[in-house]
Amino acid sequence: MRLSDKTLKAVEALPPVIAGTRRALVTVHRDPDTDAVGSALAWASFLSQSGIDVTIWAADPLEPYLKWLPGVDRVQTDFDESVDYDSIWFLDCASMERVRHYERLLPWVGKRPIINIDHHADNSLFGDHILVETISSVGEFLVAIAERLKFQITPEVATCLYAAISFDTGRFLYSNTTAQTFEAAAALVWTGIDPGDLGRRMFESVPASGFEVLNIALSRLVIEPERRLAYTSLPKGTGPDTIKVVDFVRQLEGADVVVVFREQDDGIIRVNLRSKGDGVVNTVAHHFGGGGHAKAAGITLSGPLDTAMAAVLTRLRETLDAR
Ligand SMILES: [Mn+2]
Repeated sequence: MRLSDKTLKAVEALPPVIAGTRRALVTVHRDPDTDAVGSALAWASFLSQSGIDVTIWAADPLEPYLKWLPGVDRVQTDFDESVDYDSIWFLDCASMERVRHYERLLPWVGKRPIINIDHHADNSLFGDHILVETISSVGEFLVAIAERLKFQITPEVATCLYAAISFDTGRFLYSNTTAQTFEAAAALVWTGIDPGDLGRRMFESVPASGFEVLNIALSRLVIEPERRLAYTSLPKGTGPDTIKVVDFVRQLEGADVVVVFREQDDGIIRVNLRSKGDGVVNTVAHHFGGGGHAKAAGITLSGPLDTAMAAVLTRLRETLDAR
C-alpha cells in the first residue's frame, strides 16, 4: 500500500519509539466512533505484540453500538496518572484538544514521545511523530503501517480494522473510498473474517428504540429544496442514540447538505453535518469551534435547542447562498 514519503519516514521512525516503550497510553477523540475505537484496539494489540503494557483511554463512556468489537473491554474511561508512560499515542484526533480531558496528558508533552496518527485533512500536526494521511480512515492507515512494520493482523484485529474502515466509508460508499481502501479491506478479509457477519453486526442490529428515534426525527424533518438542504432535530428525552439519524436522512434525493441537531439530557446540543458536495459543513463547523472533514463535521453547542439551531442554520444558509 502506498504512503507518502513523509509518512513513510515517520513510520520508519516508530520502531525505536516502540522499542523504548514499556508502558504506552493510547487515546482517541471525544465521543469515539468505530474508527477511533477499532483503531485503538488494533494499535494496542500491535504494541502488545512488542511486549508493551498498553492502556487505552477514552474519557467518554462507549456507545452501546461499539460494545461488540473484540477486546472492547480494554478501553478505560480513566487512567492512572502516577504511571510513567513511555509514549502517548493519539489516534483519529485532528488536534490534541479533540481528546476529552486532554489536559490530563499535558504533563507528558515535551517529556515523552507524542505520536499523532490521523486521517483528518485539518490535522493540527501536533506531536513529535506526525503520521497524517488524508485517506478514508485510521483503520485503513493502520493496515498500511502494520504491513510496513510487520505487525501481525489476527482475526480479532482484522475485525476491529474492517469495522473502522467500513464505518468511516459508510460501508465503502463515500467518496473517501479508494482502490487502496479496498486493498486494505481485502487484506483484512484474507485473515478469515466474514464481511457479511460484520455487516449484520454493524448495520442490521438497530434496537427498536432506534426506530422510535428515527420516527421522531422524520416527523420533524425540514427540507429547503432551493438550498438542497435538509435538517431535523431531536429534543431532550428522545431516547438513546441507537441509530445514526444523519445517515438515514442523507439518503434523501436532492439533499446535498444534511444536519441533525440533538439536544442531550444535559442540555448540550450536538450537531451532525453531512455534505455530498464541497466543504461547506467543515467551514461552518469550524466557525462554531467544531471540526471534521469536508463531508462530515460535528459541532457541540450550549442550548437551548432553538437558539443553537437558528445560529447554525443562519450561518449554513449564508455559506450556501454565497457559493
Ligand atoms: Mn476516523
